[in-house]
Amino acid sequence: MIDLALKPKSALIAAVDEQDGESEPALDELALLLSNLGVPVVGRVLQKRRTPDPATFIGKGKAAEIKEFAFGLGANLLVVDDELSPTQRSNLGAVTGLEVWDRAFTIMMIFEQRANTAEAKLQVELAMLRYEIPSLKGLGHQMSRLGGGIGTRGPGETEFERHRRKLERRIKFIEKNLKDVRNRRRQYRYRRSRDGADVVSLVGYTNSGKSTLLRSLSGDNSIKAEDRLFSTLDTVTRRVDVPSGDSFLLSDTVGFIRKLPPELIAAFRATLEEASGADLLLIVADASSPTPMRNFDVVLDTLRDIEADEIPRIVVLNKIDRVSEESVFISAGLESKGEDVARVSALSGEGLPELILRINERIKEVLD
Ligand SMILES: Nc1nc2c(ncn2[C@@H]2O[C@H](COP(=O)(O)OP(=O)(O)O)[C@@H](O)[C@H]2O)c(=O)[nH]1
Ligand SMILES: [Mg+2]
Repeated sequence: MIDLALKPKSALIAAVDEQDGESEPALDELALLLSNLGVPVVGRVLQKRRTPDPATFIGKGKAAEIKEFAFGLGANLLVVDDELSPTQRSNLGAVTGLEVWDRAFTIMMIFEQRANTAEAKLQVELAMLRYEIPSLKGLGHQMSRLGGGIGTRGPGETEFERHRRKLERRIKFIEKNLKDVRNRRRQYRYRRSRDGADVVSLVGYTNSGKSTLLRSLSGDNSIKAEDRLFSTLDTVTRRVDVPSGDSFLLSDTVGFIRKLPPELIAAFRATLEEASGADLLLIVADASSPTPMRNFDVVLDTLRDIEADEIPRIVVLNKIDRVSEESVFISAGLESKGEDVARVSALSGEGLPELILRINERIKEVLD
């Protein structure tokens, strides 16, 4: 993979502005993603057009402008806030002379840096391989065309084919490995439910405060919570005691984000499924985010993807210490959609005793 330490990058970020008011916050988030990789953003480009250009995504004229712009700013990387096809990526690279990433690749790079267990590493590798294969197909095809006339095999093709087959074998190997993990997890969940433990899972947008909440509710201060995106790629479970003497298990896992690459969702299915097996979900939402409702919708979409949208839930509107007044409005908005909302600050502890009681009540309802 690309070694960030060897080649310092500075990025220009670009998006197609569909004029729905979402492009600026989306670019802010992309800049945040890149800063999590230590890549500074030196310029932004918004291209107004209704639909992306199939050949270059932002349009050929705009791509030529970007080349000039990047030269002036000393940027060597172009990051587009969307998913690029292999053709778009290579065309954009050719026109601008820049290295080109898309949003999916950027997110995968962060996952790659954060993965520190064998399982998370395999999951990221699988997502990367699946992401890479289509572009290899494209390249192989181009090379074979360069190689000669109709009916002859290009010199590059066999080499690419061999490489591709190698990657496909590796994919099979990892898939088999992860399938075993998935089965073990399923058996473990089954045992746990047979033993009568109630399981509550934390889900939510990345950086919403899931790990902080687990730390505060369980009292385990060794749990890491950081202002870094995707610092948790594995599942962490702790017991939470209720004053009445009851207790439940609370699980924290990987966070969601807008346009989470499907390759990552597929690869992290075993981890994400931890949520699908829960008795109750806590959807943690950051009340101080510039786009709390939009983020909430992304979380619901992802829950649908992992078939966890029918599980009873409480929306935990977090970080109210930062935005006390606004949080009341956000809470009302969510309640009008039929959500059960609890306003808390995982950091200051405000609202947490009430939340524990509410969780306990809801678990009893669910299990009745
Ligand atoms: N002000 C404030 N910050 C919080 C609160 N909860 C979490 N944070 C901060 O938000 C950042 C992300 O928290 P974390 O628990 O790692 O989020 P996760 O990605 O959802 O697990 C950290 O810097 C936390 O200190 C809160 O209630 N209030
Ligand atoms: Mg976390």
